[in-house]
Amino acid sequence: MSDQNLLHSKKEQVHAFRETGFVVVKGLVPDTRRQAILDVARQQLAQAAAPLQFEANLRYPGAPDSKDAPGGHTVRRLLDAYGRDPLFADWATSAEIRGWMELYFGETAYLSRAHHNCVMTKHPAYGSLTGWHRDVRYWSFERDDLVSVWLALDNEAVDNGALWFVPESHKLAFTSERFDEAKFFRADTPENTALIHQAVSPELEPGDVVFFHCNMLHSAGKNLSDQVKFSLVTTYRGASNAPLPGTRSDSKPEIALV
Ligand SMILES: O=C(O)CCC(=O)C(=O)O
Repeated sequence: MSDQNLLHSKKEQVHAFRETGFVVVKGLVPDTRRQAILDVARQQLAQAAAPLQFEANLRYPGAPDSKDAPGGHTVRRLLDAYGRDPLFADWATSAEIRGWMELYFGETAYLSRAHHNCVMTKHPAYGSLTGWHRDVRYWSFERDDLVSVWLALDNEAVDNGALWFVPESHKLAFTSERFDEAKFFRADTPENTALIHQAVSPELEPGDVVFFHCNMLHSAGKNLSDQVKFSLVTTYRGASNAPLPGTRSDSKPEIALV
């Protein structure tokens, strides 16, 4: 593919992203790179290499009640992907990602180390489902305009807990009562369920990447397969959209993509 074609297709991707709130880029990561990242992730999961987040920490539906309960040490996230291994950091700051983010933000992009920045590990047993939410619910920046990048290291489909998105929901304004006390989008009111019924779950092959907006309504099911599912997830903001001082979003040094 020539550079001109690459740019053209990135432009189309960014256009689709602006309209829909997410875009899937098929086969963005070549198999050798994807396999190397997956091998490190598997190894670090087997070693329970810190820092980790456990299902029992979050207690979403399907998760163990405590670290002492059966399955209590089921890992949900290998945290701080950027600091874990150069393979993760290289992908997170790669030319592909930098070019995409510059096109979208129109300025230098920064990788947040406070949000996502992890390998999600969804286990068949004790892996929980994630209710409808917007990622930005607990994030604090000058504007709600960040992009997350979800790299599928395996196949992702409905039966192993793939993501669901409500197309164009990033453009909608919601009043606070449409969310519960934990800021999940309630699934028990007619107006919310009408929206949820519009959701789609794009099937991902290894090496596919989903770019999705921080205001996108999304959820994910349980993993009903017999294999752990691995995905590498990172989040970016534009230079002019700084984290608010003193918040969690501002708690870790960010990485400029230059
Ligand atoms: O894999 C999942 O359960 C969904 C994760 C997710 O939506 C999130 O961490 O924001």
